Amino acid sequence: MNSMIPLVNQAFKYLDKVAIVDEHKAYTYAELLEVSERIAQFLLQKNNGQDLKEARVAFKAIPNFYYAAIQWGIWRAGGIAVPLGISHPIPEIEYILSDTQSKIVLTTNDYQDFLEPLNKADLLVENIEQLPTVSESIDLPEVEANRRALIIYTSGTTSRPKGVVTTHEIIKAQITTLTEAWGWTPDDYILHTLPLHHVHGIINILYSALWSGAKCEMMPKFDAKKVWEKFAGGGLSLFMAVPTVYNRLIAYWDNLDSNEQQRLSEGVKKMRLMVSGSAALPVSVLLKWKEISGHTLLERYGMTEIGMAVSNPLLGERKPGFIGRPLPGVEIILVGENNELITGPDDMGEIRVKSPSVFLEYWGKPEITRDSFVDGWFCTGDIAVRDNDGYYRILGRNSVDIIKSGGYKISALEIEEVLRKHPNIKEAAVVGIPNEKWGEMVAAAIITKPHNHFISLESLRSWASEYLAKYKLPNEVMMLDDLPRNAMGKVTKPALVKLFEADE
Ligand code: MCA
Ligand code: AMP
Repeated sequence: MNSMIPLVNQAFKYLDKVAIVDEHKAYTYAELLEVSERIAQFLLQKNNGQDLKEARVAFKAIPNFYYAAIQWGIWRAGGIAVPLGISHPIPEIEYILSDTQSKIVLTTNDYQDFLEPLNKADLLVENIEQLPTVSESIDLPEVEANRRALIIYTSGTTSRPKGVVTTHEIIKAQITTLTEAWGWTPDDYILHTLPLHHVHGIINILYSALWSGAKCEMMPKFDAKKVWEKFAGGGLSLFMAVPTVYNRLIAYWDNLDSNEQQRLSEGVKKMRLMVSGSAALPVSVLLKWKEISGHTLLERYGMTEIGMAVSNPLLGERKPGFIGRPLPGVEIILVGENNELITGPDDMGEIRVKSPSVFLEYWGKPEITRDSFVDGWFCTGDIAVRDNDGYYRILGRNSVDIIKSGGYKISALEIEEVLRKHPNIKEAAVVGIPNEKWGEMVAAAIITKPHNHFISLESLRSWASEYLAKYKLPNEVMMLDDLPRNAMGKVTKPALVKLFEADE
């Protein structure tokens, strides 16, 4: 039986082909359809045989076959899939569950114990590796393409993350613009090493592969040695990652003897495309990677709310330091501080986007959704210039409260809110400080109570790890008598960044 869900429907074209390879085995598209149908049947049964009709179903799974099967199972039962980060502690998960009003969390053996404390009367934790056999089969509902499909949580200028909602149709637009621009075919074979609670890992890698009838090998966690061995082993055609990952791969390669370096470089040269995104790719990394691998990394630009919008070309000039030109179907304008349209080369403005790939809404936040659009254009908050050839270059962001570290978007406000709960912290201000390896690193300035109370970085990280994922923990802490402030008493974050830089 075919499906009206575009991505699921594609799979019927490739039934016997391998879809996913994980640490256990290789699974075909037919197996993905079969297991996801079983999960859908289970969800329908729990819902008295009824279509889930956009009920939110959260799930936590290691990046492997089950991750994909769960996500498709939720869709095929008519629900909205809410992926949870595997590194997120319980309070971050509880926030997402409550924000989405999820009544059920699907998981696997790996996280059953971890999630058990959440298993209560109003929230069921179900392990899909131990599903009961469904006695009677229920017809899968007809899920129209304009139904809500996915909620991805993104940090931003509000203290708590916002849920970005996309429909099946929007997801299809996000996928197809990429698969066409980057020439995906059923012969492609990609290695997946990124987290699966963000667009980069979900849309650009997993879904693009599944849409194309290609093969996606999922590695549960990035490991430079294992990735290099996969490159050297041959067969892979594609790789996509954040700049920090390329940095790590370079550092690993640099430490090898020349025979080993040559062996690994020979393998990687055979691939057809390597992509970088989610954060600015330093030109030094691009040049070094070219030297090692023969590949000029294709840098592209996107955002959770818009999918991918701008990309260097598959064929043609990839300009170092530039994110490229708008992808097909994507309209971009630059708007200056006084809301004027920027037309001249080298004048800077905020990137605003219109495209079928733009999200539907922030979950449960109609006002914030409305305020993030001006005349139908989504305002990204990223500041850029456009050169005479129409290539864009990112210069920065219009918010000091957004930090990009290791490709993750982190809200300074979210961390500050957590730090203020510490019994010995009176005030806290968090900034991102430039860092070669991570892009930016989280740094916290605190005023302690009682005055002169000492809090070490180690103890602060250990305390905060109960509330925040590892990648959000401060990497530097500075104790101050007062925070730098302007005449209005507001903390001046650029001055704080300078203080941290002077301290290094
Ligand atoms: C981890 N560590 C850090 C950070 N993260 N230190 C500083 N800053 C960080 N951000 C430290 C840990 O505390 C630990 O230290 C050590 O590094 C290893 O931690 P681990 O958790 O194992 O990290 P990792 O696995 O090595 O992570 C590095 C990584 C990861 C693979 C680059 O950050 C990653 O997967 N980033 C990708 C994020 C992503 O997909 N973003 C896309 C969103 P110790 O050993 O001392 O404890 S953006 C998006 O989707 C848009 C649409 C787009 O454009 O793509
Ligand atoms: P997120 O919302 O987590 O998906 O992160 C999106 C943000 O990542 C964008 O708004 C940009 O600030 C940043 N970003 C993505 N790709 C690039 C890139 N190639 N260069 C610079 N910044 C980027």
